[in-house]
Amino acid sequence: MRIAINPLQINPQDALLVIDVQNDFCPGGALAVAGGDEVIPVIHRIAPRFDHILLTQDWHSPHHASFAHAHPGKHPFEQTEMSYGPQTLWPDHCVQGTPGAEFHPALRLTQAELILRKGFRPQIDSYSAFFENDRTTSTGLAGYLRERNLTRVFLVGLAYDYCVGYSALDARRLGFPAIVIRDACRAIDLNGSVASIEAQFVAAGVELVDSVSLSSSVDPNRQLGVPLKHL
Ligand code: VGL
Ligand code: ZN
Repeated sequence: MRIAINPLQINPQDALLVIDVQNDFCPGGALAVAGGDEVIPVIHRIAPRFDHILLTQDWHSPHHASFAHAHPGKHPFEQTEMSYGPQTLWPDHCVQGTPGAEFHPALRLTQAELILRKGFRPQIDSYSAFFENDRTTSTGLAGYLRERNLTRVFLVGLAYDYCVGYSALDARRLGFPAIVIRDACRAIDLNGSVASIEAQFVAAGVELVDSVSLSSSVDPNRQLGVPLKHL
């Protein structure tokens, strides 16, 4: 899929959605995404352009139904059938209150206005920041964006082919323009998941851009915050 590099104007009604930049998705974590921590400097470079930054946090109950161990005989990365359809099974990750569920300590986005937790219902996984994997249970994010008159979303974080991708597709489904900043994401890449999500991006009108499109006119006076874990 083509990644646009032409300059893109950010406006005050845009929101930067930072998806799941948590220890378990970074090297050394329980569901490490290759190069997951490399998204952080890219996010820091573009964050000052945005008036509104929202974070998501994958936040699972201890024996969550998306964990392979909750399905006897099943192994991580295998598929199973849930009441709502096929579901990939994962190693235990981002368990509520554990170090793996914390934001990566290098992530400095104290200006973030919302931390949205998802995946906390024991029986339903939630890749998307908007809907859980049954595609109908809402997280409330669409209402939040609408009430705050945030009309367009830019997406960064982990993982490109799961939580970032599903969030972008749902944003389109709800009528929000959605732009994924490709070099500020890293993918899991399981069984063709990158090709699959990109085919869906094309069909849904999700745009892919490189961060150079956004980084031209950063206000040098905007400072980075302190690590989120010190809040
Ligand atoms: C994610 C798999 C399971 C993600 C979360 O953040 O992309 N992937 N849970
Ligand atoms: Zn998860």
